[in-house]
Amino acid sequence: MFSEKPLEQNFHASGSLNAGIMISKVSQPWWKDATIYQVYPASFKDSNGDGWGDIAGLVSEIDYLHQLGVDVVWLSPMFESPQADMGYDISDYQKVYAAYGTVEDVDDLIEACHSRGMRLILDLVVNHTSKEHEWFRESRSSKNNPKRDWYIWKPPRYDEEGNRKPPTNWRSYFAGGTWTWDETTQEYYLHLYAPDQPDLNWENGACRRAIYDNAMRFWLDRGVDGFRVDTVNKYSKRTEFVDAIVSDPNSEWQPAPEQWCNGPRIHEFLKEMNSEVLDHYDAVTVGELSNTPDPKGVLPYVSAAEKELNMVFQFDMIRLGTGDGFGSKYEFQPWKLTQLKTFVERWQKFIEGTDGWTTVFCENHDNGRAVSRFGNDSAEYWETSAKMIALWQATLTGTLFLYQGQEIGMTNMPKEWPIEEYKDIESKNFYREAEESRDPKRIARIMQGLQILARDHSRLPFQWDGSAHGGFTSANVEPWMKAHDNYPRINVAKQVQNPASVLSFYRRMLKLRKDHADVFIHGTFELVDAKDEKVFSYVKASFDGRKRAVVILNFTEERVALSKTVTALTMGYRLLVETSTSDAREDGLLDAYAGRIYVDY
Ligand code: TEU
Repeated sequence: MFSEKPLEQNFHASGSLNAGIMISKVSQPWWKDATIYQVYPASFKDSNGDGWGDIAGLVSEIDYLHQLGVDVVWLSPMFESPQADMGYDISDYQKVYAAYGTVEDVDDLIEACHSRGMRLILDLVVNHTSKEHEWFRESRSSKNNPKRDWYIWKPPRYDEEGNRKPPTNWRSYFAGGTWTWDETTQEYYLHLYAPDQPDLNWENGACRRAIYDNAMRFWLDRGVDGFRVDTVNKYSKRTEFVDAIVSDPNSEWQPAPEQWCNGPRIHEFLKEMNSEVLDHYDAVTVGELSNTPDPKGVLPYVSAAEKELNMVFQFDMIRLGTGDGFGSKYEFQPWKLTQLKTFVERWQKFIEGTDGWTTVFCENHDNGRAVSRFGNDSAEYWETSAKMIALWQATLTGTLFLYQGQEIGMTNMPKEWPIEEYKDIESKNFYREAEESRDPKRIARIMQGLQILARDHSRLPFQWDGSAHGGFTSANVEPWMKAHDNYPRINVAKQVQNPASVLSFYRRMLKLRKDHADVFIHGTFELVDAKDEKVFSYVKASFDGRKRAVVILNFTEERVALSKTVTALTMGYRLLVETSTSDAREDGLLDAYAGRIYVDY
């Protein structure tokens, strides 16, 4: 049962009341209040009719983002790359992949952002390079090459029959093992992702300095405002290189995050990255922090005093529905609203009373669409659930990240689309692994999982209008991924002038979030009705406790009655926003997938 007392006590006990007063007196760093919008360059806007999005296309739509209320554009990798993993395999940090444009186009993009008071951040992908990067070509050329030690090379093991075996039994992210044999030098190299993505050896100081110079200073000096830091907690590996415990007896390969995640020198490396590079610029960093479920493990990364990262993406919530472990990622597990609440609560509250900061997001290029996963993309509920998600995200504490298309309620790809429409290396490898098992049930399970969770869903072309390919590219061109069948119904042109559209609602919510920043962006979070499996309700309050908002979100297809707790809590409060226009409120009800905010001020 919710009461006001624990909330008040919590402020004092944690010391956050004082911290709150202090914080409100000193100026906040710009990135806390920022709304950051992720652009996936291949799929945003094609300006030259080659079926791939490009930087010039993004520049042409900067006003669209500006009018939406975006402060910062995060551009996913646009660097030179063989595209084994859509640019997360970089072969030259200082060149731009030709289909995306040139370094000068990035200069134009910086100018387009800065001239509107916006900022630009890039993806920093420095756990690994492409195997085509000059550093790796040199490293693999001979054991005596000066760059040999820039990657992680190990000799083979041999079993009793004398068969060659990799150094460990670790499973890689994209199925298969983490080691690939190199004929020339007769050793294995490590890759946590695809064999095309060899891991850099951060133990080597010259390698680290080359990363700082090549991948960071080069772009910061051109005016880039920071980085989304890819796979940030995997730079430091344990150096014993021992087998992982067998948790999947049916596989040769075992998950081993304890061997290569949050390793012994990770905090040292991040502090060095700050003192050598980031401290010299007004740059923001948001790190991608997987495999770290305990807030105690996350805090050191985001505590201001530690000078490591400004904030991180913690993945508990976005991983809802994925199978446990690595091999079963695409074995869909139905989840409960109470699990979602637990995750949201944990990652909202973990910074209270600390000098750390958090993020708010429910989509990115590695996951299915939020409206299809957390809402309902059927014709009946698509619009209301997309708005409910907007309301949810806009009222949470932390820096808010939106993914392209979220603001118009883009959905997962149609379930009928065959496996051939899935282009992602991870989808393809998991499907192939299932096929190799020759187990029809497993194949069906993986396909069903991909239909909900695949990274492909978010990579479909952006839906600008009702013309061919949703206006993403020229009519006579085949885009690199097929446009969704629903683009005539869901697109920007249809929504931009309509005040009742999902897009207009997002615009309104982003503004409202800033107008009530002390409550929504910086406030405390208190869960209400923790056990309720239908309605997600919470109280946001300003740090001084003077302003309170009650947010209620219906995550079901049913019209529900408000609980006694919520009814009591909102007594005398003013309705600030509601997604649904029916008369449900007068009867103490909340429509399917509807949301509301009440405030006491
Ligand atoms: O992802 C890192 C990562 O480990 C996961 O979060 C990712 O979602 C993947 O699906 C794991 O199963 C980052 C990028 O976001 C991703 O697109 C890249 O493929 C990956 O790094 C490798 O660079």
